[in-house]
Amino acid sequence: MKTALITGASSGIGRATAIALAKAGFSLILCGRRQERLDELKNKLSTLGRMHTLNFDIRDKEAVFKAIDSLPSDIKAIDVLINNAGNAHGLDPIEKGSLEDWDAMLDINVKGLLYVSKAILPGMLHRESGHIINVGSTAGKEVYPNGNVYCASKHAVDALNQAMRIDLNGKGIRVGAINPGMVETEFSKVRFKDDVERAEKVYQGFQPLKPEDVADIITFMVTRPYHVNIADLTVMCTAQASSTIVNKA
Ligand code: 8X3
Repeated sequence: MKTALITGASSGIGRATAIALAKAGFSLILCGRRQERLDELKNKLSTLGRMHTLNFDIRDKEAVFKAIDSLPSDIKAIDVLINNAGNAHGLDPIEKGSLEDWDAMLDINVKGLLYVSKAILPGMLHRESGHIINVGSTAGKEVYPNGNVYCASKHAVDALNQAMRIDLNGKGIRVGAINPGMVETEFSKVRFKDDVERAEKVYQGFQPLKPEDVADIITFMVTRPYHVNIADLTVMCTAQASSTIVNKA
């Protein structure tokens, strides 16, 4: 039975991926900051296999290494890492952006992904086996008005996905990215700081992706035979053509 570690597992794409991978027979390490949500998910999935939760803030490098170090021996060997944790904070022109928002996006989306990867790579390298899925975004492929720092953080994920694949080539570790477009999750609620009305408007008038749609594709990516590596995949809902072109009713 394979073990997958998922960051940001308490909601959205991370949670849906946990459910999909549990159904596909994976043991799971569910990581996040909201322990009650992780517990609820662990309980929901525990009949399907071994579930373990790790509660840490991905921005805190010591906490990241300590948490991964604390894994019990039966699930210490991580086969699949889903670098999913990430969010947008604010949607403002560059001159108006908040420093806290910028720090949060770069610390979580970029540095957090690096810390978790660094903590998990030694085991994968030792076993010469592993699979890393980086959850990027269409915002890592193009830049849109007021997306500035969020887009920069996701462009960094795109660069790191390529960099990891190059540096880990020949070492038994597959690296690939999925870059979703508009997915209806808590994403916009977080971006707009709980302005629910503004968040809901983002997904009105068309059918956005569901977290389950993305989870389904991630499950496909990590269940290919070893010689197949889906290196870079972009997925949008049918109504979306680019970050700024969405066919709304
Ligand atoms: C989410 C894509 O376009 O809503 O990463 O910023 S977008």
